[in-house]
Amino acid sequence: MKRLVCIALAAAAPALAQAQEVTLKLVSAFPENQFYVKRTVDWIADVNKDGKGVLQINFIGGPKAIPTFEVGKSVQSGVVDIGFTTGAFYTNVMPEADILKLSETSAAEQRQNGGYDLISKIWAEKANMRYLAKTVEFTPFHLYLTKKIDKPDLTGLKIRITPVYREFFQAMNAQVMTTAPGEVYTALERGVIDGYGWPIHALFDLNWQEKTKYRVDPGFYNAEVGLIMNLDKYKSLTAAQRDYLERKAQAYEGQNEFWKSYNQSEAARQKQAGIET
Ligand code: 173
Repeated sequence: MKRLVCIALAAAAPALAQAQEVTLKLVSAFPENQFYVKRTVDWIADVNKDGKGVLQINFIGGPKAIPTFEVGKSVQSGVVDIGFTTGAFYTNVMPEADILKLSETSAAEQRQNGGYDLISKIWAEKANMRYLAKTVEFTPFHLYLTKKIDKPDLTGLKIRITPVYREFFQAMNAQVMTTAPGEVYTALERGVIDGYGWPIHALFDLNWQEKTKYRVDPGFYNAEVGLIMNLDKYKSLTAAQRDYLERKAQAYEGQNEFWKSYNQSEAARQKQAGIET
């Protein structure tokens, strides 16, 4: 009898362990060949390595799986569990998402001073989301051009935007056109746009240096890219799963100092590629 019980327990053990492991689906609003996404794929590999029996993340893909401006809606509704995106890409879920570009304090400071708690509350109420981590910061945006300008006036220029840049560039008299990052190269190649807004880094990821002649300084705002999660799914996790996910997400956020030196090297690389400021 004792032996039978032992055998039955041994047989059930893997099933019990499995019940405690959850797999979350993650999509990226940025194209898969972007450095941001490669870093996130590395982070996922680390989560999966240490998270056996607890939590796993399945990377579904980039905008070919879910279009850039639909990722927020997919997270809100729970079609996917986690989105790797930026606030400007889901203003169609909550206009407030675009405020993160205005941060004058770091994510680390906001975890301490109540800022992060406020973000958590607003993201939960307005978008049914948990804001898990900020993975890009300390990064200004710039205006990049194919034509030279000699005064702060964009009259006659067609500029690619996202909600990040809309009010600013329109106030400078630009004609604006919203596109996902994945469509900028073709728009430049066809001469549909004369320039675009983009961070100081990552234009080489998408080969835009081939079509870019000028960068307008100074930079402005503070680029934010983050991991957002469906709130119902987040709440359905066990305490152990939630703690594990939070710990890994905050470790990713904790690497943000990296962007300071990376941005300097990216500016130097632009200069080498012949992009004039
Ligand atoms: O230009 C964009 O696509 C954009 O809004 C953005 C925001 C954060 C990081 C990179 C790009």
